[in-house]
Amino acid sequence: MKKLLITTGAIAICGIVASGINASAATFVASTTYNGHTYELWASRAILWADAKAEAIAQGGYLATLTTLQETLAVYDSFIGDDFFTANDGPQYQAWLGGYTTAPNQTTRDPTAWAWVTGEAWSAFDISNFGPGEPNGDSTGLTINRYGTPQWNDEGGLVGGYIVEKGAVPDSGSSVALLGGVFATVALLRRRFGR
Ligand SMILES: [Ca+2]
Ligand SMILES: [Ca+2]
Repeated sequence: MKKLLITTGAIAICGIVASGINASAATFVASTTYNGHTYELWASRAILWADAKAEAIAQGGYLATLTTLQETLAVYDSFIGDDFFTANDGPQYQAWLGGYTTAPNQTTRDPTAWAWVTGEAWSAFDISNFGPGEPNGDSTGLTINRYGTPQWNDEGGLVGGYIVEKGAVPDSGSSVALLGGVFATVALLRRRFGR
């Protein structure tokens, strides 16, 4: 009896260790580029949004921020049809993006109550791109491919993968615009105060 208990315990410990290793292991699937940024699709047996966010940072990037229709389609169309990112309807085929809800209790049906991890604006396109009936309140983070489409889903549990984006934030176009605004302000102040 004692021997049986010890054996059972050893098997249980082995199982916990094995499942822990599998749960944290992500597999590189594919990469693509758009507008000077690189995007990588990683598959994971089951991963939470917060863990995917940390892994993206550890890989030298951030969970992807898809702020325009063009960027979204460039990334989605490139990944669709590979071994992981198939046009299936199911939570396991979703991939985490860098969107998260700003609602205090992390659950909302409001498509405007969202933000990107990089601080980029939650755009009018982003507001309009939720799938049918989404967000339905099972929030935490944003996914793509819940319905086998480029639309968003809010998700709170474990999903099968995530997309990492690598590139400067804000992008070059935004930097130029921001710098132009700073110069214009300085010029205005100089005129005003005669310096
Ligand atoms: Ca982006
Ligand atoms: Ca949802």
